[in-house]
Amino acid sequence: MKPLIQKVEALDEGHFVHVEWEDGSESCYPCVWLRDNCQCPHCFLPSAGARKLVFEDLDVNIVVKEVTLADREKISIIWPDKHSSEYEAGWLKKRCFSEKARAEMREDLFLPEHQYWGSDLQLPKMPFEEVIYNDQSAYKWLCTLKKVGIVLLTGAAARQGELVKLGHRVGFLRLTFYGPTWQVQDKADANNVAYTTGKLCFHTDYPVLQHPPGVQFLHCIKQTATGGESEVVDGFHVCNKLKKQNPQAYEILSSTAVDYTDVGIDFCEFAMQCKQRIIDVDARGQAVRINYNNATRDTVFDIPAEKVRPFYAALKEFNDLLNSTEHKLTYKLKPGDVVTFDNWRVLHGRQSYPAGAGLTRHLEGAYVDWDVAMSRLRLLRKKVLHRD
Ligand code: OGA
Ligand code: NM2
Ligand code: ZN
Ligand code: ZN
Repeated sequence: MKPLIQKVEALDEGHFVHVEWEDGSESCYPCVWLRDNCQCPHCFLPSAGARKLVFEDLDVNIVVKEVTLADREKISIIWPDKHSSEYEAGWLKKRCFSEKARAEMREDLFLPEHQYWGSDLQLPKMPFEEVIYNDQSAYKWLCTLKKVGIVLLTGAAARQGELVKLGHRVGFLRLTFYGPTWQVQDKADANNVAYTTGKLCFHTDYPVLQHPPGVQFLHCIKQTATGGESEVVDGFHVCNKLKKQNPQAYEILSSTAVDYTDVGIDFCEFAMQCKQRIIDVDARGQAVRINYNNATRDTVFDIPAEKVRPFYAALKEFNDLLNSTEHKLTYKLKPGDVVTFDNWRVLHGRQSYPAGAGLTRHLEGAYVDWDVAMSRLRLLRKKVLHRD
């Protein structure tokens, strides 16, 4: 179903090109954008899909000299310096500047839609093997991971190495100071509270990194008979609740820079420091990333003394909402389970478990960046849906 053009004309003294489509809809393209995006071999490198034209050579006040409908499938423009450009109808239609067309493109490229959830969530589940070997399943996995924020993969082998396979499936794992993958188990002289038998209150991993890992995998290899239950909560959903319930607390958590620290040795020696707002928001005040780990929140707190108690009060309110029975979901991982979740959105925790003589509980963990996961999602969508 190719779009066809009915009529084309220059408007506003040549500053815009106006297109009427055969279905009656209209689009309006600014000329500076058209010139900037000339697809000729002088201006564009098809093998890289990238612009060759340098910004120095772009006149931001450019107007068209002549615009014509070559056939109903493309338009031609001649510029004042005699340079000429052609634009295909389908290419133009996709790049229409209307609010509706831009929203569709945004949806296509970024899948920004969230499905919020509370304690009533039916954990999305898929067989691990299917995700590894079937493109349709892998696509569905990543779509659900983006939309819901959590997917449980079942039936992996109960031994180390499964996450490396899952990493290859996506592209590559994110290396951190804790190694390419890391072993969550009770360790002597633990360099992280996760490596003890203690309770972990709701947190996102690694807010001490400027760009915290977007996606986390936790693979259960061995589970303790008592304790060690997992907890998850939809951080974005809780942020919306907090904003309604106590806008001032939300404002404090989305504006205060909190110091995080992590110093030690693992993959190599490290001395990490970072400032993060616990709730990162976009221009409209919508939460886009939670950066909260109570364990690595620094004793150093670089804010004026009088702002300290209001901050703690705000954090207490957020923490209480995270823990409300309405919001949190409790489950227990079984050997072979791999929980995959959005580490920017879903906060996770675990119950304490008894320290044993031997090894009583063992998870392997790994991270993937959202850039890498979304790249794989787009490639799989193209393959599965046979789209361009
Ligand atoms: C972690 C973590 C959860 C668990 O290692 O950061 O959250 O169940 N572990 O042990
Ligand atoms: N581990 C599990 O922020 C953190 O320290 C999260 C990271 C040790 C890799 C824990
Ligand atoms: Zn050109
Ligand atoms: Zn964690």
